Amino acid sequence: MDKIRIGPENFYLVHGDITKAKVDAIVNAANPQLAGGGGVDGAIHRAAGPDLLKAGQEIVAKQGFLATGEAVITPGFNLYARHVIHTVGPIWQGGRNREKELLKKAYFSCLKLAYDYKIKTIAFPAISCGVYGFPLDLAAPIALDALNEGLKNKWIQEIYFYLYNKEVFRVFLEEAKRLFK
Ligand code: AR6
Repeated sequence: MDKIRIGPENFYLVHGDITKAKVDAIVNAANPQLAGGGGVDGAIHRAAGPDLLKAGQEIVAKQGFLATGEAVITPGFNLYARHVIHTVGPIWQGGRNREKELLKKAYFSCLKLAYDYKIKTIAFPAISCGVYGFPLDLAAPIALDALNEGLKNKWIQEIYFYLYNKEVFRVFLEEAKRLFK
């Protein structure tokens, strides 16, 4: 696992598995049904155990499917992290469907919940950058800007940005060097 502090104080890029993060909350790139799935969602559900699915189903039973860009919180169950914040990123459809705005909104919704729950340390995955197909070079500046703003505004104390895949890690690191130079 590589961990690099870059840009703002208390901001780290990590090449690793988010389910192992020793933080107060980890963010899940979920689907609107909160039904579990592949990618980071599948890994988080496997690591948290079956209670995570039940917690998601209870939320959906109460308030319906989660809209793109919104976020909800559950316990972390078997994870080290006490909470999981689930958000739904936009599916990339060529860029004419407010995808950029919705990706930013997804990061902000998570940061707002973290603030409301007095969460101090949080780990994010690269929302929408897997199955949902968001181009990495467009997602990286949106994600890094949003998280930088969260730190600047003191919504959160410490952010770990987990990039699992080597290529994704490389793109985000390059973009962070460019943005924060
Ligand atoms: N730790 C950190 N990042 C990970 C991990 C991990 N263990 N595993 C994968 N990634 P994706 P999306 C990275 O597809 O694009 C699910 O089925 C991965 O390399 O997980 O938002 C949901 O149920 C990629 O860079 O999420 C939804 O249906 C990033 O996480 C849908 O996929 C996000 O990829 C959401 O798609």
